[in-house]
Amino acid sequence: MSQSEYVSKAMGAVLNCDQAQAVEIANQALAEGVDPVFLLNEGFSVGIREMGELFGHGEVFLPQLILAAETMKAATAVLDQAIQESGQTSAKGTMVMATVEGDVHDIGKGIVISLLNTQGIKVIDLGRDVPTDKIIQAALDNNADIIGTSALLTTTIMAQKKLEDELCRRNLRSRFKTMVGGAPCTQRWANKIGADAYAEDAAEAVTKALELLGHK
Ligand code: B1M
Repeated sequence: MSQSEYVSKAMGAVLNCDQAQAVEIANQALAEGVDPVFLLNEGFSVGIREMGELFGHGEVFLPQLILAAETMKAATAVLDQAIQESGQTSAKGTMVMATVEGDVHDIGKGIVISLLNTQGIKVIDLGRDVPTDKIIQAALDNNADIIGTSALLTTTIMAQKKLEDELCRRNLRSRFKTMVGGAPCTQRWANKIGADAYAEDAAEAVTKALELLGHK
């Protein structure tokens, strides 16, 4: 099968909420040497975003969105293993990463973490729906260099501002670098709230994290 056929089958598996097919496509693609990051970005991720569009227009409903997300997660688990096996491990820095409070979207965060790990950045994943206090405490406990937050809802991105404000209030702002991401975030938003970096996708998150750590 060609690379573009894998891409369209990956999209189709997510849109059809077909978990078994998604896992099979991921495994087959890996066996044929398809780049797992490429397949995630161009295939599975496009499929889940397309599902989001359909959901936004009322053409599919929440149960289908949940099934599509589970399909995406099953494929991501297979591809993540391959991504980790291909990566290096020497530690360049530590990052604490969380999906902000009130937000359960963690697929994109998972992809970002997967790529950061391959570049020698140790990531402490705090999970999703994580309160600001817990994020700050984890950053202190783990002596983190960077705090990364993911937010997918136009309401929950406010928690990224809360983090900045709280770091300032506790005189900790200069102790950590901060990075924000997630669909509603922009460079403008990062500038507005005073975050050190914004990344649009996982590849850019790696570039920005390495820059923040002083490894260009
Ligand atoms: Co929800 N959801 N969802 N959802 N969901 C969106 C975000 C939405 C845009 C869909 C829509 O209506 N079109 C909409 C938000 C609208 C808005 O805020 N204005 C929405 C809604 C409304 C909701 C609910 C409120 C629905 C409901 O209950 N009625 C509810 C909210 C729950 C909550 O969080 N409190 C909800 C629930 C869910 C599911 C549970 C079903 C599921 C999430 C499952 C999971 O993640 N475990 C889900 C999904 C799957 C989506 C969409 C379809 C896909 C998100 C995704 O995984 N994208 C989404 C539509 C969309 O995004 N277009 C949608 C693929 C992923 C690879 O991309 O997450 O953007 P992304 O991550 C990218 C970049 O953003 C970046 O790199 C990643 C990899 O390239 N990035 C970072 C992300 N984090 C980063 C951090 C960084 C750097 C880069 O540094 C720290």
